[in-house]
Amino acid sequence: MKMINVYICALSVAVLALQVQQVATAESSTGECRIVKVDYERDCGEKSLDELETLKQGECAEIIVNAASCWNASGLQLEKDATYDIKTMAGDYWCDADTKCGADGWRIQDENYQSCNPEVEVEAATGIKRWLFLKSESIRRFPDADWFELIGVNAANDDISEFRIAKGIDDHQPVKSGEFCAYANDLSLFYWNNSKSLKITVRRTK
Ligand SMILES: [Ca+2]
Repeated sequence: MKMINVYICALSVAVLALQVQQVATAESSTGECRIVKVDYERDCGEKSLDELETLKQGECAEIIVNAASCWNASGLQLEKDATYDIKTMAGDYWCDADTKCGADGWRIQDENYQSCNPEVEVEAATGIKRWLFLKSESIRRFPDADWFELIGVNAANDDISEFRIAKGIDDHQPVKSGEFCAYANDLSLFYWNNSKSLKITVRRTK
């Protein structure tokens, strides 16, 4: 299933190229963390561990996670036996088509939808549309997480583990060493209508 996701997501690359340029000029540094140069087109885990940056205890990295990128390959290694806090920024949002949400995503049961487009009002889906969304939940890349919830990835080649980040997590301890990547939880075929990005920080605490 993961490899199928990789191939399908690759179809979104052309759409993504323009958005990446926009990200590069729209974001600024948090100041205290070193900025990681994310590869928005490469698959997660392709680099060997010795090609990846690491964090010493107390150091942190700032990563821009683009909603339209399938992997947001950070080039940063999460090391086995280390511990990390992963944080998002209050008020940050990204867009699933016109639906606006934060790192904790959105749910079909939500009542107060917000729109990314001031000219388009987003309302809760009803009827067949609601049924389709509910039926599609089981084939999201991370079925148990909400739509557009921030998901973390730890990958070394095809050995991939994924975990929920949402608004942030403390004391994350990787079972194995691998590249850290992240994505907005979505259907593999529907990254083309995603936009905006979230700024996150990864800090090694132990
Ligand atoms: Ca989408």
